Amino acid sequence: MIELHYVRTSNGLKVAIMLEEVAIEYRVIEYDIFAGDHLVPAFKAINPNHKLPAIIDLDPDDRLGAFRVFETGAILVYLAEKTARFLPAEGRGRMEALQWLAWQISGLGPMLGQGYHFARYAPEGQQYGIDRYTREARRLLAVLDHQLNGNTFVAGHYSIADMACWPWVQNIANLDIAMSEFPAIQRWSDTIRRRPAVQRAITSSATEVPSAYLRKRMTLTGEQWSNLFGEGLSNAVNPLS
Ligand SMILES: N[C@@H](CCC(=O)N[C@@H](CS)C(=O)NCC(=O)O)C(=O)O
Repeated sequence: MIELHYVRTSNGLKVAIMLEEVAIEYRVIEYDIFAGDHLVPAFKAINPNHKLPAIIDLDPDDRLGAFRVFETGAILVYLAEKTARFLPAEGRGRMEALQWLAWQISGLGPMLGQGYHFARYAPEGQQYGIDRYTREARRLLAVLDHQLNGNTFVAGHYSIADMACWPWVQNIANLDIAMSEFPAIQRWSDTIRRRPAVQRAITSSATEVPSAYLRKRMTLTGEQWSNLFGEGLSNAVNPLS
């Protein structure tokens, strides 16, 4: 049994898709990050970085007791190795998937994430941030489109690299980027969307990301802003004495 500490975002969805793909038993524990559910001291033991998602494997293969894993890249590798699915055990196929996974968690995710921050949360009128991250998003999407031109999946075979990239690519309209600008991404995205496991993850009442969560412009209360971007978040890591 896997405990999935979850938030309804692209990062959360990566792991929900993997859990559905490998058909492992899991239980969702949902967090409201606007309310600061992830900032409580108890969550530090699950993720010292106070971010979601994270998992706890209640039946780890080493039988040494419950084991927590944070960071989506590490979670996807952990689940792939636990189940021997969606990541070749060795060789070039493994490195192909790991390279694209690293590319997603260090590039595609953070750049799109910063773009969404400027487009949705920052005070209006900060066009520099929107332009900077939209330009980088377009560059990264062109890299992905090039890779998918001639490859059915990101690393050749369907893998955790696809599961990492796919949820992030679904929200690019927030940066006024149309998926139709990238034909190979569009074809790949449609192929993945049709997978039964992906359908289960995106429609399950426990894990679906409601479209309201993807609204282009968000207005936060002072407390919500603090929990996501301000003192609430930093105080969770360094509590004031
Ligand atoms: N690099 C991390 C990113 C995790 C992350 O940023 N999660 C967001 C939700 S998508 C979060 O927890 N935000 C709450 C906050 O920053 O306070 C991963 O891949 O797991």
